[in-house]
Amino acid sequence: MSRTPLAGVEHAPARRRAARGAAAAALGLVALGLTGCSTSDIPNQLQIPDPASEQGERIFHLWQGSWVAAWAVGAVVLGLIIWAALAYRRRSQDLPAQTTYNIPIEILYTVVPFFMIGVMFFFTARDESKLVALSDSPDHTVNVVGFRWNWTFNYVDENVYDVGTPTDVPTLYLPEGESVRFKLTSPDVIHSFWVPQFLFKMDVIPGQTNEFEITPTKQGTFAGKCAELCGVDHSRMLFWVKVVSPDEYDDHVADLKAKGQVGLLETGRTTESVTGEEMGRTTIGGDS
Ligand SMILES: [Cu+2]
Repeated sequence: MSRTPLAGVEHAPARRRAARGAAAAALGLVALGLTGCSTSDIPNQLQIPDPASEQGERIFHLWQGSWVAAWAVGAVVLGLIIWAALAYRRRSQDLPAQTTYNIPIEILYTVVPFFMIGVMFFFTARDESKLVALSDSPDHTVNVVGFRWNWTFNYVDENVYDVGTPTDVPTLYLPEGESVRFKLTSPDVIHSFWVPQFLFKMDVIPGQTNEFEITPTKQGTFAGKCAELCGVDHSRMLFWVKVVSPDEYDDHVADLKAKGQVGLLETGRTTESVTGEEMGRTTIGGDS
């Protein structure tokens, strides 16, 4: 049977068209399922780690709000598309009424996106200003030195330090419920201090001290890493963060003192020759 595709669509029985629509919808649902979204994480977490700090809670709510707004906008847009496709589907061979310059609609679709951006900007700016605000007297100050290729943690008030290498991953101790000011410095290149469960990261820039404050709210051990591609051993700039009770924190400070790690280190430990040997490979470049 030879017929044009257009004629075929036009004369297809409504029932067959409905069946085709249902099949397409089912296929869409299967495709969505195959993307691997686990429903247990949605809608509570939305693929963001459980916040372990006061500031993280704020970021978490911003994240949730952004998703709600995105889904709401998506639903309206999808609804309008489906409505337009159904309400204005082809019913005859006649050309539909041709209209141009619908001024109210053009004003609407200029104003509405501006409004949406304004809302996003408002909440982002509001939260950001609170997240980077510094208090007058934080409970603790930690100078974090990002260096090639690990981290030094200087507990400024306690006058003790800890330093790691890629093969000897250091642990930063923090007391639960007490505010900590981080002062980020680097003797070499730009790194980024990132503890995913704090939902926050900040660049560590040579010649500039970046600061932020965190109040940890959950005891536990959290992974930390460098989030700025800083060179050959970037991926090995790992550390742990242990949020403990204030008493355990004091014990750790005493331990560091007992080990003789007193004072503050402005740089890190030279690690390139050591790690190159330990990793059984030739170290590339390096000037430290
Ligand atoms: Cu780095």
